[in-house]
Amino acid sequence: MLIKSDKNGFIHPATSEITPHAVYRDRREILQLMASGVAGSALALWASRQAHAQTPRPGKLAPLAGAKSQVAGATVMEKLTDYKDSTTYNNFYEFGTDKSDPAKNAHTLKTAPWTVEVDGLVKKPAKYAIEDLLKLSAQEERIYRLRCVEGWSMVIPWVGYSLSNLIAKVEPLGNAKYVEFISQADPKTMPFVGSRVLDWPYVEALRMDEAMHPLTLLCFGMYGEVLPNQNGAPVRLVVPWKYGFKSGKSLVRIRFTDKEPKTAWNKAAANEYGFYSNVNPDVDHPRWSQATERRIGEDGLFAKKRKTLLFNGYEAQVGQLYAGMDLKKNF
Ligand SMILES: Nc1nc2c(c(=O)[nH]1)N[C@H]1C(S)=C(S)[C@@H](COP(=O)(O)O)O[C@H]1N2
Ligand SMILES: [Mo]
Repeated sequence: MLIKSDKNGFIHPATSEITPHAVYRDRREILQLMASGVAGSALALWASRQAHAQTPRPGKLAPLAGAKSQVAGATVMEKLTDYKDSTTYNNFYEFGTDKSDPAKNAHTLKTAPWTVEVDGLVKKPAKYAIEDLLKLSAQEERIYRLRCVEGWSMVIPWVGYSLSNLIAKVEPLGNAKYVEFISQADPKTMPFVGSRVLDWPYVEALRMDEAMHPLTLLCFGMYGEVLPNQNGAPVRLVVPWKYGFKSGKSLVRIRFTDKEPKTAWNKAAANEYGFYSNVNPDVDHPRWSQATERRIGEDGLFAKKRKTLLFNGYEAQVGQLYAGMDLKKNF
């Protein structure tokens, strides 16, 4: 196997190792190249790569295309996590606490009709039907790492747009300092809502400047299709520089407040899950180290662990948000 690894230890597959999802990404690039009239040799390259594909791209859910994002840091040059892995190894406690539970149980989630209420300290509160929310801004594809606090990570091509587009529409008041993200909590369609692991609904929150940051994605799809239920359909957040639990799934309400909201995991164990939850190799979880991580799909006897990067590798983009803050205290 021919593998190149860069200075951060990230592995880049050789052409013969290109996965179906890389093929999928190439196809998007080809479409863009065709639009700009320079397809020829690239098309030949794409065809040769596709010949190596072992399995087809997902193709089971409705397509949701997005132009490649222009936001700095939104594309990571790493092998994408296989669709099969990122849709069967999930955290979505409303559907069970086992990684395999959401894929088995989330078919009961009813994603239509769906509305998202945006309220609190804003000039123009609104209730958005999911169809209108989807169309509020152009969809972009962004390849982000998702790093779970439990020590594993994935690389996923998300589709959505910067949350800042929605924030601009509702016009926050001057005293709005935080944004709270509230997930659906319907015991009829979510079998573990009511279990005592967490206080339902699942709530997460960001400081206003974090919510406004262009990397913060209001996400409707992945791998060019709408989100599978187990990944947070029909709309979730993806905050790539924070541990995965900050990225609430199946959102029904977004609320602007003047006080730091009480978040679900912080309420469950404040000493383990701080409000900021920035990915930080130097701040361990009280029960385990955060210095390294396991990339899903690279398991096995010889899979080496990867070094965890400060802010999950997005330091250049988001480091300034925390200038002067003690990140060991504000973990
Ligand atoms: N509503 C809700 N959102 C949630 C969770 C959850 O249990 N409920 N789990 C979080 C955690 S811990 C992680 S790591 C990510 C996992 O996202 P993924 O399954 O799409 O990889 O979702 C986050 N969002
Ligand atoms: Mo997580």
